[in-house]
Amino acid sequence: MPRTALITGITGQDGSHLAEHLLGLGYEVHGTVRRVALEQPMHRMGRIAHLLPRLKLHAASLESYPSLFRILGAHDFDEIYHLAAQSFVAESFEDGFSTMNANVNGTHYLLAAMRELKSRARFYFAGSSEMFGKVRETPQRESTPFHPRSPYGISKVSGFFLTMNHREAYGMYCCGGILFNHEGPRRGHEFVTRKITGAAARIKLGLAGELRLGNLDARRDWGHAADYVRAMHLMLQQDEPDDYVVATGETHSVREFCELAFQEVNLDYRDWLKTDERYLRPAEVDLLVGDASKARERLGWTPRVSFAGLVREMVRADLEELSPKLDLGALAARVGTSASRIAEAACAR
Ligand code: NAP
Ligand code: F7E
Repeated sequence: MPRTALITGITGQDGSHLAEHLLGLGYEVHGTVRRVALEQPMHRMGRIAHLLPRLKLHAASLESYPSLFRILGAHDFDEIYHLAAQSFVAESFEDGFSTMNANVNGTHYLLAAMRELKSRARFYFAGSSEMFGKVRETPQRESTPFHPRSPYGISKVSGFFLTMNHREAYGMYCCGGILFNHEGPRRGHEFVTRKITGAAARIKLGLAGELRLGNLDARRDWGHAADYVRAMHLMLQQDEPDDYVVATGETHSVREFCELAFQEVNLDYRDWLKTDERYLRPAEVDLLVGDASKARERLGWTPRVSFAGLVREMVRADLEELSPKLDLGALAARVGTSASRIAEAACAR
């Protein structure tokens, strides 16, 4: 019998990577999707389109306890990865109530349903470095106190403590991941890394003339999502449930990310970048850098993709994605190469 896993938020960046990883390990993978995703599969399920025949999807929303209860009641999962959330920090300032409702109540509903149904599943909660916010020490580790700076950060602190409380109060196998920023070609376009790599590619291809950003001095510990989902899985394979920081240990500014991304297409970011107050946040998280020693020692986890490798992969993927607009796809087919080769050649120019 294959092991079974449920992923909430399977249509998101991490959900799609985790589904791929678990399928590769022989799991039967289930996922929750919002009803609207079932109605518009091409639009809402782009990241998992290639996996659809191998997945078992269920309609559910974080706002609906019955929708979650029904799925957990109908299946005996070995592992549950709770990734679904309103994950965009800037949006949480615009609509803190929706963020709190989905992220806090959604997590509470899932844990309460597991408890009510006496589920034996191991539970993973997607906590975040945003919980450290105005950091009390550097680098940040599991013992660093939390000081969140946004409704999103606050919602993740609540979810993290709900997870810990279910472990301590009811003996449930619940783990909290404290994951630092992780990115890749499947990142949402609203996040700064994808916004930058998409703009670098569009500008290179003559499809855009500028990039507008907010705070260029913010520093983040950016890793690759494919690396980070391996850590989620490893957490649930340990004898005892626990909480872990997952990070690369390197920090870079938004400005450095721009510099590298534009270098990849042989452009100088300073010629194209405009700062725009609209993208500043009411309260900023200035510096994040994680100490993942515990994950390294206990889980044997280390990241494989470097910062430069991440930026390069994202820029090239964006060039390739945008290339059909220039008929590069058709050109590639005609000359018997791939669009990525042509994009690569464009980078080298
Ligand atoms: P993402 O790409 O924004 O994906 C979020 C997922 O949650 C999507 O599948 C989305 O569904 C689903 N979702 C949102 N609101 C929902 C609701 N009300 N009901 C049901 N589903 C809902 O996020 P991600 O980058 O993959 O991150 C995964 C998790 O890790 C999130 O909890 C995030 O907060 C956390 N995290 C992310 C990072 C990072 O750097 N990526 C770091 C630390 C923690 P739709 O497709 O229908 O919108
Ligand atoms: O911002 C600055 C912005 O939106 C990064 C989520 O996955 O990681 C992510 O949260 C930095 C911030 O990610 C723009 O002010 C400047 O300092 O890409 P971001 P985030 O807020 O770090 C954590 C770990 C999560 O848990 C979250 O779910 O970049 N920045 N100019 C900008 N950011 C955006 N989005 N857009 C700009 O124009």
